[in-house]
Amino acid sequence: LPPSEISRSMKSFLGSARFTKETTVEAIRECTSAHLRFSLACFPESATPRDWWLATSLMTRDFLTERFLATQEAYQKTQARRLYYLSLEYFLGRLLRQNLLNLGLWDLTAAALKSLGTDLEAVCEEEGEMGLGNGGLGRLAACFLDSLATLRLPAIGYGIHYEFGLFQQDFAHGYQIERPDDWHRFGSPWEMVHPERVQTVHLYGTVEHQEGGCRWTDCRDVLGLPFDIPIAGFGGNTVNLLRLWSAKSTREFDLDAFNRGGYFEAVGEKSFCESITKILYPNDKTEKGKELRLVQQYFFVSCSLRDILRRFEEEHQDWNLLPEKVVIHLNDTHPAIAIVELMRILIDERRMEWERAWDWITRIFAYTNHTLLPEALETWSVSLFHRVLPRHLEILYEINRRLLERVPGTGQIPDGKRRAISLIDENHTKAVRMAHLAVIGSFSVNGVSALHSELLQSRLFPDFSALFPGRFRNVTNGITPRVWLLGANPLLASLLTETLGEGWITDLSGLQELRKFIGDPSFRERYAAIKRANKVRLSDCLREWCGLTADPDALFDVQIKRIHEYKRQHLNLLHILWLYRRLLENPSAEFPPRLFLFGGKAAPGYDLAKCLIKAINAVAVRINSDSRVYGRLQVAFVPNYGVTRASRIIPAADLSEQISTAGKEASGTGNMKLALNGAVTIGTLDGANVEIGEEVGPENIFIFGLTAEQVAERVQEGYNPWEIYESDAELRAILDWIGSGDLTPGEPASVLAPLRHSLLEGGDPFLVLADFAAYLAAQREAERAYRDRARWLSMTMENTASVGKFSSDRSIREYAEGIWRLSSTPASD
Ligand code: B1H
Repeated sequence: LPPSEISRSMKSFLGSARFTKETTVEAIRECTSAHLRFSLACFPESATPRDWWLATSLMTRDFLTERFLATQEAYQKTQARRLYYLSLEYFLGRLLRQNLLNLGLWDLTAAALKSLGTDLEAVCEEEGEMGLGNGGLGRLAACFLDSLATLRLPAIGYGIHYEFGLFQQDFAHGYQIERPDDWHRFGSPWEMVHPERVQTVHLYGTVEHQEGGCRWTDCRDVLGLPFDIPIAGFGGNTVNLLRLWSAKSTREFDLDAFNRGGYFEAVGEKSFCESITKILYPNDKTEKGKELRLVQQYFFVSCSLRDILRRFEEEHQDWNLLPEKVVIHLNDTHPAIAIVELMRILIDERRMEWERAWDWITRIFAYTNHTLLPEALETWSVSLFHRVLPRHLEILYEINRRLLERVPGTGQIPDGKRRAISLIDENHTKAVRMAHLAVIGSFSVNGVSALHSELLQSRLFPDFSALFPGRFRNVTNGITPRVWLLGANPLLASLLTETLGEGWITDLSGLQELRKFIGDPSFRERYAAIKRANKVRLSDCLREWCGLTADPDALFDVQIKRIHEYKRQHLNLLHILWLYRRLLENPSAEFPPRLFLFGGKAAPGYDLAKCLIKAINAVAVRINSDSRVYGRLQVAFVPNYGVTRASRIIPAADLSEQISTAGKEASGTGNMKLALNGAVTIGTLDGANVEIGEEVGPENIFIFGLTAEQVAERVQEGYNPWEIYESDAELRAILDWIGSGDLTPGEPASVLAPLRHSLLEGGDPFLVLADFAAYLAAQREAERAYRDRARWLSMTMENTASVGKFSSDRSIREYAEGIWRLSSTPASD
């Protein structure tokens, strides 16, 4: 280009990134082209699809940045009370599509790219996903960020900038293989690094008590470098901040050590520091005693608290306003060390009196519990805690002393009660109970579904619930309709908008209006055609993902979630084998053709979960290649299930498997996504299934199995799976088949034996066999309903129309009004 052209281009580059209602295709094209040229040094003719993705993302980021600045200005001007959401996980997925949809720039950008000879859909496919989460908990945090921004609430998310996110899953001979998720190798267009906001974190060391207080010395120091990700609300008014910390060494290179001849020592400190944020722990529920995990938690909490206090002091003159202006939410116990860290800052650094400091703490923190599973309740051995955070252990002991003193009638109350309440578990090796810390340090404790919140009080925290009766509450989880309907199911989204207007996007309860159309033949036809089109689209994906040629007319039966015994993928598998045997025995049996779809990762160290994956894959190979059931039965395990693949699968699902042992799944959120997209649930009375059932009505859901209470009773009575094995010949044959080696030809006969073993000798801890008969009956019910095409279509439409309650906007409103006391603070246009 001649210089005059370059300067013209540059000018429009800088001038076009104004986000207004009048933003034009022209402006978007200019801005994208300018990024291609000036940010990527690339000619349009030779640009790769990835270049286009980057240029389009950078263009989008310019618009986000402008709204971001306007938003932050509004928060500062109004000195808004702010929410700080602390979470070790944010499972964001891909961002380009979602950002364009939320900014309202999707159509303009599609047109702009088209005029540049490029297809926006294809460009979006270039993006890798931000998999900084394991499953439901991390995805919930991502949905909450979307709703916070959409509701224009002053909030900042804090977390860790993991260099490696959740591992990539492959299958080799049906076994799960994990590959590192090197998502950040070439950087990300969504983030901005802010070296001027770096924080220093202290670890290890010793504590010295002196006259004027105490000193924590001889620490190892680590730097926290923030990476900022803009989070756009729907409509584009508000763009909030997600700040993720990356650990860096305070000294890049130890020159002394190097001069002494020690190259490895010279870089040793650097590699220790950088290991802190190297990788997301892939365990989803269990992570016991890993020093690096405690260091991760403390590192991000410490950086975040310093950042929170800095921002507060920049905005407010009066330190006493802190508990008025700051509310900190703990996403499970993972960041609960924040309670002790803030206490330490207040008493050691700010020299506040203990009582006053603790009063502030219990006005600032709120805590969400996400699980009752005992193996997921975090504890830290006292010796490890002492080594990593010596001063924090002292403070914790003092908090505990005062807690136990506070217990009414201390002295007379039985020792057992004190032991039950204590922050220190003395039953085995002494350990710090993070959940107890979170409960006593917070003004609000909530569970994530009605059932879970009730069990939280009755089973997990009965003593605390008696001690602090007003503290406990429920906030049922939700999902953002912007991602799980507008983004994932564009066909259904358009039909809804055409029928009801755009209101549903920010008020999902408006979907109730759909009921009027359930009897309307032309609406029914269009709804049915959309489901069918989504099934065709998924079938194309399945060819690419697992080489399967799926029949779009089959019943798509999906179970997509982390692999876990309590989620009972094996119950599903037992039913598949039952069905297979039936079809072989009686080829004329009347079953609708079915495709069973699985997706989900197993924690790398969870052997039984990995065995389950192998078993499902082995059964898939057997069934899919058996010509006797061709056209009637198919099984597929989608590898590398995550947010991206979920958004292809969910709109195409017919039946949603939500079959956890009652009392074990805190809420579930996949259940909500599937119901919203018109899948009918087959499920237990567990987590949010209970509330989904209430919303859609018993005639539009297939509920089966033991209730949470009955499960507890059966276990209490001494549940014995062998009795079921002995009395049910069909089930016995299936279990023996799994154990026989027949399903894994060419491999040792014992490959799947652990599965059978866990269900029998292992005592069947999740009562799979106890629920088997009821599950079969519910499956036959579902088939009957599916064969009546008109009835089924009504059921799926009823599901879409009825689940508006499960919008994360509703959840966030409940948090904002009932817990955080936040008010909507729009930015000026
Ligand atoms: C949930 C977790 C979890 N509950 C520990 N707990 C982790 C625990 O890495 N870790 O150590 C990671 C995750 N995740 C899920 O939260 C529940 O099982 C779901 O039922 C619930 O829907 C979801 C969101 O509330």
